[in-house]
Amino acid sequence: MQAKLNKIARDTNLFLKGFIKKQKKSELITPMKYGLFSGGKKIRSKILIDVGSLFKIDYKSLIIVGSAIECIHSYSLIHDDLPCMDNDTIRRGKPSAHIKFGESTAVLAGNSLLTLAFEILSHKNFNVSEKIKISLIDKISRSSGHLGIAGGQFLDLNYEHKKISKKKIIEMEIKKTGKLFSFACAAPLILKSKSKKEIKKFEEIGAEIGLLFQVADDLIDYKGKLVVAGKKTGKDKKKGKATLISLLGYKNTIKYAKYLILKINKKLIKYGSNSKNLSETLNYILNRKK
Ligand code: GRG
Repeated sequence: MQAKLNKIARDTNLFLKGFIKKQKKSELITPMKYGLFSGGKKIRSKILIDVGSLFKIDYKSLIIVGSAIECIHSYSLIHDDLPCMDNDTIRRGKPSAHIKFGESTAVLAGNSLLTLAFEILSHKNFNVSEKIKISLIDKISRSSGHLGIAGGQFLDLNYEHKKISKKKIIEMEIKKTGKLFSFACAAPLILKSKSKKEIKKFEEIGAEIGLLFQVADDLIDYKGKLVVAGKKTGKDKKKGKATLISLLGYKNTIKYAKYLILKINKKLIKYGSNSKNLSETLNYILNRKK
């Protein structure tokens, strides 16, 4: 698994470095690169490639779409660490972007990474039809905005120190984290011009994978160590975050995560042994330590 992730990270970083190199220089390039290349598992790209392999999508196109996803993901991490959000000083074992470059630069580098995602997907060298490009940009925009990552982050902050129901916590985690995974799962079907119904099915699988990922992230915060996780742990309790652990307890949350894996795997049965990679990634997500 780690070798596969390393290869995807290498290929994605190579594409992104080449893409940025072809642009005119600016002062924001250094903090943008810091956000993009200071580590990162590239797990969303791995999910995209696993789903892509179910539909025989060419690897190059997946790396391009994955690069756009990683731009938005890196942007969300930079902004998530800001003092006005989660106020975290360490990310991926290094100083957070605003600690290294200052707050205003971190905000602007984050914004520039968001728009870079759209530049990548609309670029003339991305060899897919205009219709598919628009469809990808439409879907990734909706995943990122007020009904997706940004909206989920709003709820996450708003729910602090409040008693929140299981249903509402799940809805918040699906928006904050699940929506980008939904896009990663839907993108291969968009590239293959599949029906709206089929795309929706994979968006739902993506939302469940994203929820699993967020639950695993909460478990790391609860039990993990800074040196391994690359970020401070034990923060959720201190900040009064509404998580499934705060509601159900540690053991029941692990049970819930295992139930999610079973539920997702059941939906993948019809793809037979082709879905082996995706199932492996699900187990990796739950068992990871960072
Ligand atoms: C991105 C549109 C947009 C808005 C920003 C700040 C914010 C609004 C949203 C925060 C979203 C967020 C950070 C959710 C948590 C998701 C999560 C568990 C991130 C950790 O992802 P990993 O472990 O990170 O994949 P690496 O370091 O491996 O890349």
